[in-house]
This record gives sequence, structure tokens and C-alpha cells, in this order.
Amino acid sequence: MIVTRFQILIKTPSTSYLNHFRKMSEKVFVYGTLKKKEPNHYWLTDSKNGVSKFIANGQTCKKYPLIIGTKYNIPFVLYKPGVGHHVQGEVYEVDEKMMSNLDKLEDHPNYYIREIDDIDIKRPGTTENERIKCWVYFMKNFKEELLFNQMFENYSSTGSHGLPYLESYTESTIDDLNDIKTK
Ligand code: PCA
Repeated sequence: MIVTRFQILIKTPSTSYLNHFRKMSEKVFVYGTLKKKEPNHYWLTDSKNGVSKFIANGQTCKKYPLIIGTKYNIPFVLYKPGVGHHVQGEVYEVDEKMMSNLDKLEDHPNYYIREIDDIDIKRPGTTENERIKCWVYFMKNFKEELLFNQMFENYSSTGSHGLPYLESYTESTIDDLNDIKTK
């Protein structure tokens, strides 16, 4: 039997190669310490955690309160649509492994709750706006008093607010949860 170059080409993609693309299906919008130049960005770029690919800068379609809270100066988007600003952030495409490692970092679903929301993006090199669905880490069941905190549009740990993220923060304790959550 004669095997042509064409036959070799169409046979080439291995199953793992195809799976790689199939699994890069999750899009996540990050607005806090996971953004470029912020203290947890390394988590997204460490290949031990999985695969991630930057897609575009974006902003939430709805307004939300983005605040900095707790003694660790952690950024949260409070689940209170219509209050605050269209929060600025970055969209990444991630594989399942990275998604589950991000969930570990964010302690979903104990601390943050990951939900799908509408994000408006402009892909690099284009001028058109596009509305896409992305996962977002929200703070739900939060204490109402958090709404008195300053609300930001664009988070930076080193902003003029003077509330740098405390990197020694690793796991939320029950006390930390009680600081911000009602249940
Ligand atoms: N990390 C997640 C949620 C808040 C945070 O610090 C993020 O960057 O989107």
C-alpha cells in the first residue's frame, strides 16, 4: 500500500493534541490579584497549574462594587449588580486543570463563588466590542457594611489607596470568612 504525504498529514494530530484544544474551553475574567503585574498572576502562567492564554482586556457588562477588604487587603467584586463601576479586567482561556487550580487559589465555593457573567471585550488589533460569557469570581452573601468601602473601577495592589495585598495570605480561616460573609 502506498501512503501519501496527504494521508500522513491528516493522520498526524494525536488524540492528546486534539484533547488539548477541546479542553481549552473555559474563559475566565480576572479583575484582581490574578491580572498581569498583580501578586497572583504567576499562578496563571505556571505550567504546573495547567494552560492559560490571554484573550483580551475587558469589563463587566453590568456595574458591580469592586472593593478591597479584610486585614489582608483582598479585592472582591461583590455580587450586587447595578452598584459601582463596570469593572476592568482581563480574559483568559484556560484548560480544566488551570480552572480547578484557580478554584483552589480562590477557595471556590467557600470564599469566592465562580459564576458565568457577560463581559465586554475588544480583542487585540480590533476596534469592535464583543460580548462574551466568562467565569468570574464573585463574593456573595457578603455583609452589607462592605458596600461602604471605596469602590474601584480598576484594581491594582499598589494603587494610591495604600492597601497592598498581603501575600502571606494562603487559606481563609473561619474568622476571615466571618469578617465578610453572612453565611
Ligand atoms: N483574584 C481573582 C478574584 C479576586 C482576586 O484577587 C481575580 O483576580 O479575578
